[in-house]
Amino acid sequence: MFILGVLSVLWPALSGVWSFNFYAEHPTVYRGPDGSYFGYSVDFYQATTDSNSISVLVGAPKANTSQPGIVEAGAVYYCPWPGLPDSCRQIPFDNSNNRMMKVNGTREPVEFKSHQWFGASVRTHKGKVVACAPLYHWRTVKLSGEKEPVGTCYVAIQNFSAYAEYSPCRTSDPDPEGQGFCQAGFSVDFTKEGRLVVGGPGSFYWQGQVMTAGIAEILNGYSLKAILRRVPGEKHTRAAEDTHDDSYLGYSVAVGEFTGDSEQELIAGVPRGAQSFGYVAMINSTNLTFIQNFTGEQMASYFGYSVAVTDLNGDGMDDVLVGAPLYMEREMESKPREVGRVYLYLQTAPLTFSQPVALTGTYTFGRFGTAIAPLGDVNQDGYNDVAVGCPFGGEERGGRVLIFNGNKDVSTQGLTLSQELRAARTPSGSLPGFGFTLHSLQPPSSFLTSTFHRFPPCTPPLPIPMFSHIAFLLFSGKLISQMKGV
Ligand SMILES: [Ca+2]
Ligand SMILES: [Ca+2]
Ligand SMILES: [Ca+2]
Repeated sequence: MFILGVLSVLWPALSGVWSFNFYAEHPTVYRGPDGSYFGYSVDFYQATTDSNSISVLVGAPKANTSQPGIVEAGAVYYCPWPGLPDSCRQIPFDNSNNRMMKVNGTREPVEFKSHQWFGASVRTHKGKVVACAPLYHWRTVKLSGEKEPVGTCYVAIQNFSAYAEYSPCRTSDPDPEGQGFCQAGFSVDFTKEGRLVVGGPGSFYWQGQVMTAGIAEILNGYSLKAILRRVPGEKHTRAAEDTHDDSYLGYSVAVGEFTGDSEQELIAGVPRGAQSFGYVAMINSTNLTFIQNFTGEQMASYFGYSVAVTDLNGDGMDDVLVGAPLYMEREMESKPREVGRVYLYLQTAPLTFSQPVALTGTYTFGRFGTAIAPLGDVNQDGYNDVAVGCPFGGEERGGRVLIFNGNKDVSTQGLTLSQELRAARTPSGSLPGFGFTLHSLQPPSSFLTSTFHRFPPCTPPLPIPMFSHIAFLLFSGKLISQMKGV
C-alpha cells in the first residue's frame, strides 16, 4: 500500500529568536514500488556544475529489475525535480544476469545478484554517481566455491552514458578472515576532488575496512570479464590485531579537512569498536593509516552509526558530528531511557578538538542521530546548520527531523533547535521512520528524507536494518517562512 506524504510543521517555542524555516507545507513526494524499500538512500543529482536542472536519486534495494533470472536485485531511481509522485524511473546501472564460468566441465555462476541490496547506498559528486549492493555475493576463488557477501558498487558518469563496476573486496583473499564478508558499499562518499570512498564493515572477521579509488581509474580499462581486476591507485586499510574483530569499521564514512593542509582526511564510524563503546576513526587519505579516534561514552549506544562533517561555528575549520542512536539517558531514580545522542567535536586547531558538545534526543526509542545532514547556512546568519533524523520520535513514533542552527559560540552555548518537522498522520495512520535517511543540497537549501511503512519491533541496528520504505519526501527550502517564535 502506498501512502503519500501529507506534512505539517511543528513550530518551535523559541523566545525572541528570528529564524528562517523550511517550507514544509507542500513537499515534493515521490513513491516507488511497494516493498522495494524505495527511499532507503537518497541524494541530489546535477549532471554538470553549470546545469540548472537538479534531480533526485533514490535507492530501492529490494526493487525488482529487468535483469534476467535475478530476483530483487535492487535499483536506483532517477526522479525529475520538480516531478510527480510516479515520475521516477530505474537507472540501468546493470542489465545483466549472473556471469558464468566453467568448473570441471559445467557452467556455474560466478556471482549472485538476487537479493544483493543494490541501492542500499547512493552518492553523487559533480555528475559522478556511485551506488552499491553490499549483499552482492560471489563464488570465491576456492575450488569448492563458496558464496560470500563481498559487496559491489557501480559508477556512472556523463549523464548515465558510461557505467563501470567496482568491487574492491572481490579478491583472492576470501573467507571471514579475509575480505569475503566485506559488504563493500555499505557506506560511500566522495572526497572534494571526486575520489570514491567505500566502507566495507565485514572484512577481517568484521573488523571492517575503508577503501578509496579514483573514478577515472575505475572506468579506464574496465572490462566485464576482469572479475578480479585491481583498480590502479586503489588504497585500503589493512587488517589489525584480532582484538579489533567485530568492530564494523566503515559502517559510515565522511570526509573533511583536519590537518591544516589541503589533503582531506577520511572519517569512518566503528560502532562496535572499543569494547562496544564505539569510536570514529580519522584516516590519512594518502596512505589510509589511522590518525586518531573519537570514542563513544556509553557501551552499545552505536556511536558511529552515522558521521558528518561541516563547520558549525564559522571559524573556517571542519567539525565532526557523530550519531549514537541507541544512547540511553540515565537520570537518578528513573529507568534509563533510550533516546539517542549526537556528539559535535569542534576543531580548535589542526588535529585538536573540543570536548564534545552533546545533542540529546527527547523521544524514548526515537533513534535520534540515525541520520545527520549538513545543510549549509539555512537561516542566512553566516553559520552552517544541520539536520538530525529521529525516525521513531514523536508521540505517535512517526519520526521527526530536527533542524539545528550553528553559531559562533557553539562550544559554550551549543546548537539551537530551530525547527522540528514531521510527517503528518494520514487516514491509514502515521508515516513511521520519517528521518531515517537525510541528504541536503545547498544552495538552494533543500533536503531529502524518507518514510517507510513497516518496521519490526525494536531491534538493535543490524548491518542491514530490515525496514520497508514506501514513500519519499523532499523539502524544498524556499525559506519563505520568516517567523518570530513565541
Ligand atoms: Ca588534511
Ligand atoms: Ca568549525
Ligand atoms: Ca545558519
